[in-house]
Amino acid sequence: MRVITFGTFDLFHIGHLNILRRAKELGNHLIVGVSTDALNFSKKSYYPVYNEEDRLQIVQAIQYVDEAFYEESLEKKRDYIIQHAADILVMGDDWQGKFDFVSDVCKVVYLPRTEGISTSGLRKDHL
Ligand code: C2G
Repeated sequence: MRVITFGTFDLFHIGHLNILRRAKELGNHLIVGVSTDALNFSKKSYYPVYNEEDRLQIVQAIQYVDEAFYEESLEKKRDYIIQHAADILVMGDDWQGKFDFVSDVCKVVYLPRTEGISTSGLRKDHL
């Protein structure tokens, strides 16, 4: 089974590692779409702390990850899923229901987030 997931993975932390491990456990090939700096800016009106090249390299180096690519638009999810022949889309449950519109091309699974840690919390702590 080919599993795909998406995220910014800024200030890479244990919540990110947990979701990648659990996503990989659902199949045998894990593909990760790493949101570009521009996509983040368009969603949140600020840039990630780590730039997209660094975030992509960090995600690629994780042992559970088989391939990683840049996610340039949230609306292209269906195209990315088809291009990568993914069987399962995994997202954290902060996105519960948001990607059900691709359930005609793959299975959609939302996993519970790791409690107590987030990139936005880390950003605030270090201001
Ligand atoms: N996550 C988690 N537990 C945390 C923090 C994050 O399980 N404590 C999960 C999120 O649910 C998400 C993944 O880790 O599935 C990446 O999180 P972010 O980098 O915050 O991703 P986000 O900015 O939500 O980007 O196309 C979707 C977007 O690219 C998702």
